[in-house]
Amino acid sequence: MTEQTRIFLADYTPPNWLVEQVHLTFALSPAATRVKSRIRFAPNTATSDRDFFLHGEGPALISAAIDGAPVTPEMVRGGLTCAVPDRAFTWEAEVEISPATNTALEGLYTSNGMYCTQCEAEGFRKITFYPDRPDVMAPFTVRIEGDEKVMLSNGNPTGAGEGWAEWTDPWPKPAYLFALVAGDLVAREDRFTTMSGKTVDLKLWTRPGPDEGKTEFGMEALKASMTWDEEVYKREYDLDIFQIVAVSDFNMGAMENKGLNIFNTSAVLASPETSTDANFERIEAIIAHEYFHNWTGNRITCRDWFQLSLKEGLTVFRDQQFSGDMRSKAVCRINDVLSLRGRQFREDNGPLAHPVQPDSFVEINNFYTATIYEKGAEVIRMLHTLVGQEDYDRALELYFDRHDGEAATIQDWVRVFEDATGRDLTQFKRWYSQAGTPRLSVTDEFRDGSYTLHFKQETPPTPGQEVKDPRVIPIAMGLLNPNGDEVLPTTVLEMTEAEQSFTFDGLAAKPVPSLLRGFSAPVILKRDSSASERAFLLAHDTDPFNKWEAGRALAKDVLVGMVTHGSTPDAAYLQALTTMLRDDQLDPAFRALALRQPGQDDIAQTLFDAGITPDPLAIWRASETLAQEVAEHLQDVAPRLSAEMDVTAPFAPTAAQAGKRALGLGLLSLTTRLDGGHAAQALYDRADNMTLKLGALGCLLDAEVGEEALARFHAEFDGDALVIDKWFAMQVAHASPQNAVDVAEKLSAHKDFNWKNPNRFRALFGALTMNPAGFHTVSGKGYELFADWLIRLDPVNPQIAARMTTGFETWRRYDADRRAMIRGALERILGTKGISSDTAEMVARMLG
Ligand code: B3K
Ligand code: ZN
Repeated sequence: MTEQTRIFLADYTPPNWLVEQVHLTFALSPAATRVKSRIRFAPNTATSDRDFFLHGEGPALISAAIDGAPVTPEMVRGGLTCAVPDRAFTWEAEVEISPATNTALEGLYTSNGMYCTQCEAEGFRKITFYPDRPDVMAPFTVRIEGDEKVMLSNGNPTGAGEGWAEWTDPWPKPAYLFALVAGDLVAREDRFTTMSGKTVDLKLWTRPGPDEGKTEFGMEALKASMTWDEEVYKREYDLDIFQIVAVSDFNMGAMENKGLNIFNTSAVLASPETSTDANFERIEAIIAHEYFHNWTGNRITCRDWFQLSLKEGLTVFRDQQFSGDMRSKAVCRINDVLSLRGRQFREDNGPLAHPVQPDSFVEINNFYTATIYEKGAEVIRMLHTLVGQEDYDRALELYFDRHDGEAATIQDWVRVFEDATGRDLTQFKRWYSQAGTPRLSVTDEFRDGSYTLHFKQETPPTPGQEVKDPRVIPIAMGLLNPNGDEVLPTTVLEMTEAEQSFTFDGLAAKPVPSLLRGFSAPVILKRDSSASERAFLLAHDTDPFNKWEAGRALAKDVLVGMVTHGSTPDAAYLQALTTMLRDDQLDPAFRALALRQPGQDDIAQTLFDAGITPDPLAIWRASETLAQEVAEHLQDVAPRLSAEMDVTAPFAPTAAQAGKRALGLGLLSLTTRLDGGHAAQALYDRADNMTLKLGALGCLLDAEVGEEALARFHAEFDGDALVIDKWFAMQVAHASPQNAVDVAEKLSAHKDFNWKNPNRFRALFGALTMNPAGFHTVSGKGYELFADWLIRLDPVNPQIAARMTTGFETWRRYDADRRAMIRGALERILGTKGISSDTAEMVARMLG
């Protein structure tokens, strides 16, 4: 294990030297790329310290000079130092790097023969020596020399000739936003006219071949994002050209490099034959997210990496708003909360819990988490709820005016809201500094026409934070009378104390409360409520989120009862579900979500919170039994309803069509339990789009009659990496608890298992860790297999290995035998000679 250096927020000091201008020249060669840098440094007048340090990890220094005179810098850990003059000067250096052997996919690397970069967070230091910190911002000019057909960098093209191309980015930026791409590429081209009438060239680059046919949707999503940001946030694009490049080997979804976004192929390429509705929706959101970063992240960047949520939380909030406007607000909100609970709550309630603004880290790449992104977005949503749309708009305008061109802090962000609205947000800031998910318990009483709600908030301790102070919790709520009419429309209560009550007068009868509408705060609401009250809200609530939530809570209670007492599914639930499904006033997408059972991981956490050790197999059995009961109960309704969900128009990835397909497939999975896969086979045979094809395949695998379809699927899509990823994932996701590990192991020996490709590795092992009954199989062989592969991946790609260790993050929930086995697996990883500091940090935090 490499020595761990912990970085603290409290230790921040401004840079000694600022950069006025950067010139880079790349002479490309797979194993020996030469990088020349010419950098104009000026003393930072905000400090008096003039020590000179440049980050650098990997580049071999060939020569260095200051103002033209050769110098010999001293190589130190993580970079170099050098004696420099006490005034502005020009630094020149030449280094050599080897993109072809860079398997970590950070810095400059090759993927399928093309050059590309990933610099966030600290990858630029793998390219050359530089002050690789986000508060050093500079304009870049980049010359690329090579025999590649296409050679791109940030900004506008400012020259090209035989064997070279030059790009100039006039906007000062931190090095993490640097990008370079070169290779045999082709573009889909388009144009966009901005609100002030400027024309912007748009190019979406792929490798020549089948990928070329998958760029239309991405381009449309880009234009929609540009329009939306102008209309909603008044933000205009600021260069002559905006480019996106699709790359097969990429550690994450995409990267917002200035003017030159780099995307994982999975996050940009789409076609009806190869992509599901969910893929289309995700692509639209990621394109928007990266585009929106141009203002929230690039024009205004982060002072240091402790401020990461400043750009990520805000940009996620913006992409969520965008998706809600493009599609169905209610359905998008439910999906966002499902993801928040599935990923962020899981993190916040385990050993990896950390605040939205962490106060220390070892490896910043380990902090691109659901907490920074999704909880960060929830915090901004709460601000929005508290101040209202108008004040939010005023605050954002002030934010852009005040901080454009700066590297800002979360403190600056909150101050903008204070200044724009006159509110004191001191207490609100606890959402940034305190980790953990608050539990919000509520009881009520009704007397003489007065209805009182008593709330109590409590946050369990998280690593390093024993005691929590009360937070500001916006509780959006409404009241319904016993007939189901709304007697109090949505009102926001502002809770600030540990315990607080709110009274509503003048009511004729005891109302039914609808609390935390739209999921107005990222908390766990605890309220003893009867099945009939939940069924009542499922039927009558005017807030679509809470309507869904009522159904989900009902299903959760049923499942928990089945696991703990072996009870049979409650008739009230089955009845309420049937009524809801039949209600054709309801969006099919909403009905599809309401039909979906709470996830097995969610049930495990709920049991654990209630002091019960979850047994993954028992949870799986209960889920199966419930699904079987639902299937039988709905057998008369399902065929007619399925027929209504048929889409006769040609495939379009719209919310309306996608909703119908989702409900149709939800029903098909029930039917499969009764007909052994007959209907699924028929659908598989006639499906002309990936959504239906993959849905049908999942049903066939569930019914254990999918062998033939699987073989056909592979033959049909052989060579299409993104579809073959699905082929891997489906088999593991749909394997029975007894078989999942064996299936995964067998697949890991398949000729197509290119484990160095992050998408492929995640497809297989992500699916395994998300099949809880399979992964946690009592023999422990799931843990062994997974640990073996993490150990194998770590030296090749530490970022992905570290990230994937989160498959183990819930380990403390389980019984002593499973805990001992997982601890053993984690200790084995940590004890591996040469384990990366990325993975070591994650495992050490999990072991606690
Ligand atoms: N900012 C990048 C993520 C970089 C991750 C570095 N390990 C993508 C995004 O959030 O838009
Ligand atoms: Zn982002």
